[in-house]
Amino acid sequence: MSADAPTWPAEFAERYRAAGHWRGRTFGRMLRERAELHPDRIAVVDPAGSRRDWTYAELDTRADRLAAGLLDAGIERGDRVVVQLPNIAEFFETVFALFRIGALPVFALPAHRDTEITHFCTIAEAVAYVVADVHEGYDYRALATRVRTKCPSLRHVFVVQDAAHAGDTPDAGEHTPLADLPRDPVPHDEPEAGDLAFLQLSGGSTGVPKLIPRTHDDYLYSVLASNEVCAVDEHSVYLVALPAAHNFPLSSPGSLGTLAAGGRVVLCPRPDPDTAFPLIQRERVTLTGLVPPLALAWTESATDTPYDLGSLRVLLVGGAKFSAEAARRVRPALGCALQQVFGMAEGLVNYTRLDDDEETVVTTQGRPLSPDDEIRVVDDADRDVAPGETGHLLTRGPYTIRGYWRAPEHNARSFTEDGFYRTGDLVRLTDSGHLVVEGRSKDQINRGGEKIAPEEVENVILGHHAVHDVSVVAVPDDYLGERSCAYVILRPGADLRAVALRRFVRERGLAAYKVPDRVEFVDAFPHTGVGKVSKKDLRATAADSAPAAEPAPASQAAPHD
Ligand code: AMP
Ligand code: DBH
Repeated sequence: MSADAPTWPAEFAERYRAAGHWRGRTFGRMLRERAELHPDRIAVVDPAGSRRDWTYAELDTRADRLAAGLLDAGIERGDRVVVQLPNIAEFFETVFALFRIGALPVFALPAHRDTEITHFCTIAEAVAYVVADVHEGYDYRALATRVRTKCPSLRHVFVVQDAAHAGDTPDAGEHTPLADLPRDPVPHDEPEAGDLAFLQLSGGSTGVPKLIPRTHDDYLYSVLASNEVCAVDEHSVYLVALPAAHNFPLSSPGSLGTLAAGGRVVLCPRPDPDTAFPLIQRERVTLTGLVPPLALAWTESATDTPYDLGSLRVLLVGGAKFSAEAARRVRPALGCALQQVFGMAEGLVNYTRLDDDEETVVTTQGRPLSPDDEIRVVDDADRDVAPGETGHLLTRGPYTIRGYWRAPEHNARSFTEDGFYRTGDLVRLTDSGHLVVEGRSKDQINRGGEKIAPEEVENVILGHHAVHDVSVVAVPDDYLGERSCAYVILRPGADLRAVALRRFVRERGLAAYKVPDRVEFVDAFPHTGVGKVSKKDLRATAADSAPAAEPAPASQAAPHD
């Protein structure tokens, strides 16, 4: 690996190889081996428009041919290419073509706009940017034109052109339709398993995304180990409901896990039940992954759906804390097992296991994927807390990065000297070795010195029968520093006043200072690119609309109705 990305010290690399975690295989080889083993089996189903089923042989050949075209256009091994595609088959063609060349996809999400894309292109010094033409009413070609003027490194914009927009090329000459690249084979070197495979994005819910350098060896290990934990095999049919490029649906065990096992990947254009349920019935989907707000929507819709969801074996829920209340509803509503997954694009992934008891599955966020994942739970001074106490989660292991891409100052803060990644999550370890996420250090509300974990208040509010979902955030306050604001989505037809909700929280026995200072009823939450509730945006909204602060001493500051 280059100086751009800190890597594992030699003794760790040796240990991970000796343990059989790093197997010296690239993603390009993995696909080739699968295509040789069962060329005619379906790899990818893209149901949008005129349905396309690609076999393993077809995906393999397409990746090779596109690799030739990209090489011809001057894309070289080690070059960064920002890929911003919706859930369409070309996502896999493009990504595997780049893997074959050894060029590094930078995985942007369809929801990203000028600021994020310009940021990724600039810090990655990307030479190319791959977009769809128009998707969900948004013209990515126009976005690409604007980004190009700001990023001198960007030599190419490649467009996956839909037949519907073939005649309409507002930026013809500036953008190259992906399909127009020549497809004659060009001899080239393949990357090595220790090389970087791509740059994944971090954050989004609490800060500016940073680039995460992942190698073939480390990522393929996390994918194959996830397959074991989620029982993914050649009979598995995985529905990509979340944005395909996000780390969760890509690797936990996700589309790459499914392809590595010889299963079938079905692309879902949108994650809502109306789109997903008919696809589950038709394609006999066996597993999928969702963020908590979607899992809530699915469990509610499943109770009276006309679609047969009987093929579904496992629903993975992660990305943000899934409340025990909501988790309990999954099996009865969807008739499938729940696996909670607490992961991060930086590496560490925790799963509840399929043979964990029901209480563990609904009340914990799982335990580490690998026996070589090292976990520490520490206080503010990096001292281990007593067993079972809540603290900051630090981790190190065979698929957790040792540093972000080109970010030395940030790395000094985000990693300990001995290479542990500071996840920023507040967790506690149960006796069984499972982790319970208690919040995020940055989410914590400090109300005049009294600390509030929003999750705790959210769980109480979720217990109210009129509440569909809730998100509690900090609002800046001249006097206390911060106050709390609860954004609440009510169930359809429900009626609830702020006064009654506050009373409910108080009556549940929560400390008065934890009773939300403000309650706002909303129809929806702002979301990050992958569909998590964006606390960052909620905090900004709350701050903008904050009523003038009324001074009150911390001990008496709880609202009295
Ligand atoms: P990202 O930085 O976008 O990769 O998001 C990773 C972060 O999402 C983690 O560090 C956690 O804060 C949060 N996260 C992921 N899964 C869960 C989960 N199951 N429960 C609580 N938080 C989660
Ligand atoms: O939130 C995440 O980043 C995440 C969640 C579940 C993740 O990266 C993963 C599983 O791999």
